[in-house]
Amino acid sequence: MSYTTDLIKNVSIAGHGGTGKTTLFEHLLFVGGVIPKPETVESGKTVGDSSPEEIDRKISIHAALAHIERKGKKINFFDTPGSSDFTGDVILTFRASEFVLLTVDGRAGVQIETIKLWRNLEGRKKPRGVFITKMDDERADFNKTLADIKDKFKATPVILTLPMGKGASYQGVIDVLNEKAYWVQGEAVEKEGAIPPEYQDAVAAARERLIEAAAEGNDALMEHYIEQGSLDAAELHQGLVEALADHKFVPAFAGVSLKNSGLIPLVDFIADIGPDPRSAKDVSREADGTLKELPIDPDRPLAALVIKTTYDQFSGKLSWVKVINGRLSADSEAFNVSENKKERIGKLYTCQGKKLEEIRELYAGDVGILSKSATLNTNNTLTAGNASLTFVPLRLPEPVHSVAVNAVAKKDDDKLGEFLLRATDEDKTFRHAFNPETKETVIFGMGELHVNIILDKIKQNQKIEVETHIPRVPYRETITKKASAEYTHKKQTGGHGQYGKVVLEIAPLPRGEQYKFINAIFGGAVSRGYIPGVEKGVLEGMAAGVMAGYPVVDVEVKIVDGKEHPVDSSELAFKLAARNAFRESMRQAAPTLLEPIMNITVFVEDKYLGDVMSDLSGKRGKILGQNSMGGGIEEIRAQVPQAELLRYSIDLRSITSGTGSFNVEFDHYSPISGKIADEVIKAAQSFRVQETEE
Ligand SMILES: Nc1nc2c(ncn2[C@@H]2O[C@H](COP(=O)(O)OP(=O)(O)OP(=O)(O)O)[C@@H](O)[C@H]2O)c(=O)[nH]1
Ligand SMILES: [Mg+2]
Repeated sequence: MSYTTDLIKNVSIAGHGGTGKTTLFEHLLFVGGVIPKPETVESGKTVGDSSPEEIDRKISIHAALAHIERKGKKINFFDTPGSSDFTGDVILTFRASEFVLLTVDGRAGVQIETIKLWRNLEGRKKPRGVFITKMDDERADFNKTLADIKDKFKATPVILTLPMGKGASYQGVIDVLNEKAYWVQGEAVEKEGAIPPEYQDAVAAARERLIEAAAEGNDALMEHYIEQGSLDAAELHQGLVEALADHKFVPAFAGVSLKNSGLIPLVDFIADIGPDPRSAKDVSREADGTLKELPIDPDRPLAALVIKTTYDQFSGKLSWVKVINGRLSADSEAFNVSENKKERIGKLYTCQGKKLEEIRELYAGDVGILSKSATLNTNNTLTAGNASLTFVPLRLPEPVHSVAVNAVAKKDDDKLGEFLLRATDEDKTFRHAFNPETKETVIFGMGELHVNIILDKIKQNQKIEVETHIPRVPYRETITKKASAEYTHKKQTGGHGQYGKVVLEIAPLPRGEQYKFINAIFGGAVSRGYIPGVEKGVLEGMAAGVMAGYPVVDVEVKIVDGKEHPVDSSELAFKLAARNAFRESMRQAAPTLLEPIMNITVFVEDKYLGDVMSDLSGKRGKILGQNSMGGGIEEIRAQVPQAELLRYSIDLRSITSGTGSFNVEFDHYSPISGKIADEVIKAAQSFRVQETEE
């Protein structure tokens, strides 16, 4: 069934790993009548964690989508992964949702991934709430968790549901807005009842806060509130809608998903107060290149965005689309602006996890799935054909963990290549690249777990046997002083001979200037026609330096003299002479190795600050600065050699118990000497020996 824009709500459930997102999602689907019985994450049968890799590891890895109907509204829920290795899928659901519900473990308080997600949501000005989970645990503490939220988010949570008891004596929640209690009913759906007298004061106080929050909705309401000291039901409703859409307060819920508790007041709130897609905008780039905010509007011509691509064993390629403008209809024709191609829309679906349900139409604001699309890729824009806008691609964090991989059998090379291509379409935080210099295929993921999951798929699903190793560092060589050398290439025994003499002068260039070639021949000792041959020879010499065979950079090469033979000289002879002259001069020019230095930014909880800093120093790193990000998170900026960072995601994980994260990018090349250089030279010799053996 299709829902019109005013009847749609999109909610992303996100938060630190293990806080109970998938369990909440599962029980919401149960309470919403979508599934007959909720399953546990441990059983491997939940709607949210349905892929083999999720069932195997008992954690979420991919975003899942399902919906319930409540009060005539279609509520799309996204279950998202908690591990920072899979943030890409969380962020794409943020874009597709008008409301984000952050789960906070009632025992542990706000954890680091949730703080990072909060910061991302701040940037998007996205309305958000919190759901405090696991209130049935003795260690859970509602008030302490609220205080932690206040402290770490610098925002005031407004209580929408108040838990009745905790641990073994947990009984249910009170819906502060609608003034009802909801009692746990064993495995059944919670039951509505009167508020017990002992909670009445607490509810009255919470309700007062709620009315204050509603009064912030607009100026007229605030005036009214100041005059009358209260708001009526309609004003309260309107005020909450407006204040939430503007992210003026953070609704706080509590519950026990496993007991279906706290869920009805939650979905009622979303249905009644949750942001309407029409209050949200997406960002598009117009034909003239300007960026524009495009409101979600069913009355404009079709514009939709592909937010995700998955490949299903039975249904093949599935493109997840969020309709921003107009309607998307099954069996119609649209235009893929990003690829500049017509796209035939065949079947259209909504989904309940992996289960697809065919529909005729998706209205603006809704999220659905297109199957077997011929042209659509993630981030593509689909329009009615005459609109020339494209949506701005989602900004995702850069992958930081890399592994070199190659198929053991040559015949699997193509299959591996195809798989990697598809994997990058499914997952925009995964990359792969062939490095012609080191002759390796390197895959990049957000962390070791992310990369290992891809490797498992290669081995188990694709049945490709692969070898992996730490990627080689792209070292460079350069010179540190001027030198000159001459070389004569001469073969004049019998037949057509070869002759060319080249005298070169070389000098260091500033870092980053790469290469400069100067023809400084006076008096025609070498004819002009041979100079291109000389330059080719120099470039060949520079392609593999004399120290360890790495490319040579930042050198000025001048040909100052030479000699030619009227019959035996040729371009080839000059090329060979120049290559050897270059190598000879480089040996005289105090050559040195250069290593890539990376800029790294690390985010850690303050208790790990010292350990992380001393680890970076131990990695030959230079700390550039440090500052506090709030919420107990510290940012450290440093420069560290790439060679020391190849396994940094693993090291950081172990130092910070999995809570730290980092970004890294290339900055510059810097000379190395002594023992470190000796080791690079030795390693280069050994891999060159291997290469010749192959
Ligand atoms: N006691 C109790 N345990 C819960 C509750 N909700 C979830 N859990 C348990 O917490 C564990 C983690 O739950 P998940 O639903 O997988 O958490 P998640 O946030 O989806 O985890 P990731 O997807 O890995 O980030 C499971 O063992 C759940 O059974 C709750 O309300 N009470
Ligand atoms: Mg999960």
